[in-house]
Amino acid sequence: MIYIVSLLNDYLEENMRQSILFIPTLKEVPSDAVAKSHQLMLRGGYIRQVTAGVYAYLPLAYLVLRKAEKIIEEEMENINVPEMIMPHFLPATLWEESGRLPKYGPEMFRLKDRHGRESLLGPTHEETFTEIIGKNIKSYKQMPIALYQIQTKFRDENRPRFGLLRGREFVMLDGYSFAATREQLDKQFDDQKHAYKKIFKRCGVEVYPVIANSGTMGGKNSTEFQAPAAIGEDVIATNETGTYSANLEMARSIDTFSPEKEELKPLEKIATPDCATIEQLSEFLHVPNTRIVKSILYIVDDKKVLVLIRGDKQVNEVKLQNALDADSEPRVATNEELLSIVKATKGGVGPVKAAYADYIIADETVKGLYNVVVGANESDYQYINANIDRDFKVNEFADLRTANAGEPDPVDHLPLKFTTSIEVGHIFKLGTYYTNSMNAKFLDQNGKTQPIIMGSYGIGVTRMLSAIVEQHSTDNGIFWPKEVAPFEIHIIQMNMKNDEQTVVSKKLEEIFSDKYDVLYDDRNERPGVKFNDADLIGAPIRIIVGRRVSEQIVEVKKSTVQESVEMSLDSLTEYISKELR
Ligand code: 9G3
Repeated sequence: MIYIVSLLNDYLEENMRQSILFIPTLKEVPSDAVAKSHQLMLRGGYIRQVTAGVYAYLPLAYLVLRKAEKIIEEEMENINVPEMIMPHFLPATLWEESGRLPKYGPEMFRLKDRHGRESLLGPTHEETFTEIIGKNIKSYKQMPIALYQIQTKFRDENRPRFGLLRGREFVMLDGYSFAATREQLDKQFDDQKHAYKKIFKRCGVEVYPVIANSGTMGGKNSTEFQAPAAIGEDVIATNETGTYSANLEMARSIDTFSPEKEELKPLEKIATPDCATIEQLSEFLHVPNTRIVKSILYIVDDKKVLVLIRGDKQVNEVKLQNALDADSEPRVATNEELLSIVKATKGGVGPVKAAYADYIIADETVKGLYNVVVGANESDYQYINANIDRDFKVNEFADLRTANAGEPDPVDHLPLKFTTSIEVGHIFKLGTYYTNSMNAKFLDQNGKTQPIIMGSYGIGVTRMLSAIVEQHSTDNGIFWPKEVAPFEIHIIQMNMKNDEQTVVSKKLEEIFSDKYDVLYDDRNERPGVKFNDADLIGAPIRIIVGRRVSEQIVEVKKSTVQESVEMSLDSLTEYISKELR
């Protein structure tokens, strides 16, 4: 009789049995996978590469992706931001209108339609939302408003790598806000920031919201959400109280060196043969590197910019580009350029009589120095006792230096700690770049025509899945946070020929499947195989139905601990509801 009941149950239950799920686990790690999350998602049968940077999401990954998207949808609904979706296939004319087409050359997937019309696959959607939404807003009464999509993006990365961390086709949450005033944008930005923190918390990703570079179109300030992970390509600087966190590109630190006041000494030109580095120069002249001012010639937007910085600091080129408000990234002049422009090698470049320089910008550490060593604009010659204003001019002082670990943060003056991390989100106060260039205007309450004020917000959803695995795994298994785990309860039957174990396994499946996502491993596999696969599937709770089931005892194992505990069947329900709800 019991057997017929369990057959009936089979028929009635639409549960996932592991024997029908497609989970092609691998014993070996493919050699080209170096990131832990990439290895685990390949070994666990979550993803398969179709071509470089392009992946198939097999059932396990798809279940996780759908749960993450559901969390996003719930949190966007909580801040009254409706979901929509834009086409993937876009006319290039939109990007001509915004002026961005030439900027993103090789990274943009371009194609022609049958009539030869220039088209592209969307890498992001500022233009599309400005066109389709922005241009349909005519009055301040229609704002503030924001919309979002969860959509596949296409970017022809030069070096796709680390599995879903840097792909050429990936899922992004991207949202855009439209406002009549800065105050409305500030509120929208804060709402999004708050919602993002909740999304990451529910998805189980530890993130730091950090001060980030906005780039040329990104408006003035932006916040990145950085997930600490060894494989991360970014570095963030944080202090131990959490009152300061910034992408290293933007991080500031207090300069602890304070030069004493000195009498100005006479400028003197010195031969300094074979001093190619600051250290060699410092040794040769018996001066500390804080008395040497490095002069580096940069080519920025086709201009010759001489950058000065104290000998113990390094130039931060993101800060330099922002200080110069330059369109293109600054690049250091080549040796050939130096020989033709300065008629000196790298070590000989300096600010004294540097008529070739279109602009001289100095890091703040140069201000207040006396009697410094600078290149003489002649190979193997330096000036000593050079002084600002008397011997050379500086057009502008700015913070151009890269912060160093241990230096005091600018808020609480606590030592900066560096962490490698993965950028999983980025939110921008865009301003009016797109609405000006694409003419999306509105009538304000005074009847005056104004450009709409925009914000843009994004999460790399498939990248986030990898970040979750990077933060919740060991080399032999994943322990998914419960809200995104592909299954919450994994029932593993030790002996498929043992009817008693079969009856209890199916009973447990039936009991728990209406409240939880249950996976029953009903395969005819050895226990070792089942356990290794279970480690890769990473369900928060594992119930092992084995020999002691005749005494109403099963084993329960949490994915975050090694050992399992024996438990009577009737205490399971309470234990599980405590663990999972
Ligand atoms: C492109 C290509 C690659 C790009 C972009 C455009 C990055 C581009 C920045 C953003 C800004 C925000 C909305 C969601 C949050 C991020 N790579 N960015 O604009 F054409 Cl090929 O995407 N967009």
